[in-house]
Amino acid sequence: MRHTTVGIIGGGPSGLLLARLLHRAGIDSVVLESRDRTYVEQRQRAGILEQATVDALRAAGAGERLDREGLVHHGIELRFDGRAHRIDFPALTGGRSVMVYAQTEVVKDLIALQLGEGGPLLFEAQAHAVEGADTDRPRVHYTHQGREQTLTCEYVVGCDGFHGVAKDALPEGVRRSYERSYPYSWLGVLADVAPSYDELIYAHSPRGFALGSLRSPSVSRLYLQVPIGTDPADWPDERIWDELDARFALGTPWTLRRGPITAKSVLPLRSHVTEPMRYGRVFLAGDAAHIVPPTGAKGLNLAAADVVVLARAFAQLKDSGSAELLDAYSATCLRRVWRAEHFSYFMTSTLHTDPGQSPFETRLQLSQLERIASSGHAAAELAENYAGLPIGSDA
Ligand code: RFL
Ligand code: PHB
Repeated sequence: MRHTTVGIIGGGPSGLLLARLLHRAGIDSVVLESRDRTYVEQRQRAGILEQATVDALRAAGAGERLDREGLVHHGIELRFDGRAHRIDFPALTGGRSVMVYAQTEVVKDLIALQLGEGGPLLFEAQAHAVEGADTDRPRVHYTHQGREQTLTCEYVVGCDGFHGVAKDALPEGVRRSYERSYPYSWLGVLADVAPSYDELIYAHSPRGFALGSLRSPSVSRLYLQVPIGTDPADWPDERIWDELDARFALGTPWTLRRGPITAKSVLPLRSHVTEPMRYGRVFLAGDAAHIVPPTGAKGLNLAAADVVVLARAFAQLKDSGSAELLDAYSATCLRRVWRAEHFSYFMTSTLHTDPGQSPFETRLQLSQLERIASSGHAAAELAENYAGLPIGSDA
């Protein structure tokens, strides 16, 4: 039987960042990750980091490659009705911007640091259950290298994503779930071609939503709204490029550079919140507690914000014996979570075409986009939400 101060289930961005922040605060932890290292490092997901997330990664010691290779973006482009409108983040938010640096790279950097100088990070260690959440010795039962093991802890943090087991530690009478699914999915592709745009493009079109993003100056990341149940095999490369062309089209000539597509996948869009984010000595962080549709680029950033709040709370407990921040954890995080839930819902429902949508509803979407394009106040509301607030300022 192993013992640690903080048992962390899940070695995704939230679990790894938490382990790093705790290590820096002199608090020991063990991370249990069900997958192998290669799988975790290759999993294609988010790409946009808020300033607060960049700051947290630097504080965790993971800023070096990020500062060298990350691309600072000062805005995004909205396309609708054949027009393009730029949202200028620094001008609208008093100087804030975002960074393009892929989640795969964040995860690689954190894993290398943790294996180099941190506490144990066990791959292929699958947690089955958390026991004793309401005792002072919660336990995690897991399988590692074919053997059943138990980790006893002072505290357990579930960073085990949407399908994890940690949230089962919340008794039924305590746990509340809020959720919404959307009547469409995204087809995401990676292409070995330099992006044809300097900033991300979010496009509303009569054919559905499209997003132009990137992973580096030579790799494009693109998304198309597609029907639920879409098989990526039904989307040969030419069909994808033709559809992107049609959805990004402007009244003036514009060319989307094409290149070899190296990965294709379909992802569902969903909103979900589990409350509270703590029960006894078990805490939930990141996707284990909340999911947002990716349209607002908030998933990874919310996960980082949770663990920054939690690491500060554990440091306070260690340094002063006060559990004040720990006791406030769930309420502190949920304020930011619900703001991001609303923003992600707003971006999703304003930019996508619901299959059952009436022409009246389409006109409402276009009116809302027109409002953002013509009113500094409306644009600032979008920019503030997208660029994000410092962690703690919303507490
Ligand atoms: P993660 O990244 O899901 O990590 C959870 C980790 O826990 C492990 N795990 C377990 N380990 C041990 N025992 C168990 N029983 C376990 N059960 C699970 C898993 O293997 C995994 O390594 O959650 P975390 O750390 O909270 O990070 C959150 C972010 O990953 C997430 O919010 C974003 O990536 C969301 N997201 C996207 N966000 C964006 O902003 N833009 C995107 O383009 C974008 N694409 C995505 C996404 C999420 C996706 N998922 C979860 C379906 C694409 C996908 C496919
Ligand atoms: C991405 O680059 O994967 C990405 C960027 C912005 C989003 C969603 C995904 O809103």
